[in-house]
Amino acid sequence: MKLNPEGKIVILTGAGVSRESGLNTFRDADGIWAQVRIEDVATPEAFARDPEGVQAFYNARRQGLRAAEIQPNAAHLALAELESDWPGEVLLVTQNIDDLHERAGSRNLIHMHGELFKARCEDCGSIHEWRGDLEVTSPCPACGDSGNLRPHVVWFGEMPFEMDRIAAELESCDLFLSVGTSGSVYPAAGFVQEVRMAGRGHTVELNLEPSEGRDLFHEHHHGPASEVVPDYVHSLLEGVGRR
Ligand code: BV8
Repeated sequence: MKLNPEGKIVILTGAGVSRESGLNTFRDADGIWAQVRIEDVATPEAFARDPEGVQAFYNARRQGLRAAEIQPNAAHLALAELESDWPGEVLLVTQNIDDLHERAGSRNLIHMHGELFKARCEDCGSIHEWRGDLEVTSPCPACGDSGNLRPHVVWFGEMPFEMDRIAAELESCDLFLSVGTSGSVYPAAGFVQEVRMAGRGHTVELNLEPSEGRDLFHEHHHGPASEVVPDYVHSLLEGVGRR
């Protein structure tokens, strides 16, 4: 596909991009929501009702993400290569709370659902790097209060981060890539529709299998992210003589 070299690219990623790095997705048969219920661990109500249980859920995921064998895969690396070698702007919006895009080298990055390695104090609003276990009794490094530190992630019923900036980028992009997401959680699942309504961007789905929003995309490449993402990125860069 020929794209103007100055074209703006917006990428949305979901759990599928990290699957081959060894992190579970949410809705696959072995996914996270097959083991625990959203209502028990990923809502503000769950945290108010059972803070220890919710902290334990995220502590286990934080421990898993720290494991040495969890590394960026070829899809993360290809998206970072696209950002560094594409002449125009490349914005990566991820639904994922892992740090694999950063570790692969992506910099122009929005974690719309927050970050597993960060904690937020509900008392003073401060946000802190947090790679260890977070307990109900953990004191806030800024204000010292205990009992109000939570994972800095967006739960169901909470507003994702940087939505105004994302909306402006979707409206003005020339290419929208959706990578490794089932298209089942809003507002992220509605991004392709926002691009289509703006009438400008070419929309491409790169996913293991057709997503719920499949029919909204102009173009589809189905297969493992570690294969279809590098292939697509390299075709883009070859098209502008950067490869
Ligand atoms: C909000 C962080 C409003 C925490 C997450 C109807 C319409 C619109 C909205 C709603 C609605 N009904 C309910 C809602 C609200 C709700 C929602 O969408 N619910 C769904 C279930 C219907 N949305 C919200 O609550 C959002 N907030 O609407 O706020 C508001 C307004 C004003 C003021 C205040 C509030 C907040 C949603 C964010 C929730 N947090 N995560 C954590 O991680 O623990 S969501 C969670 O699921 C993930 O972050 C991810 O974003 C999301 C989607 O999952 P995916 O990433 O797509 O993963 P999934 O497993 O589903 O799919 C994986 C895909 O990869 C599959 O397609 C698979 O085939 C593919 N794959 C697998 N292996 C590979 C692969 N692809 C390539 N290669 C492979 N190897």
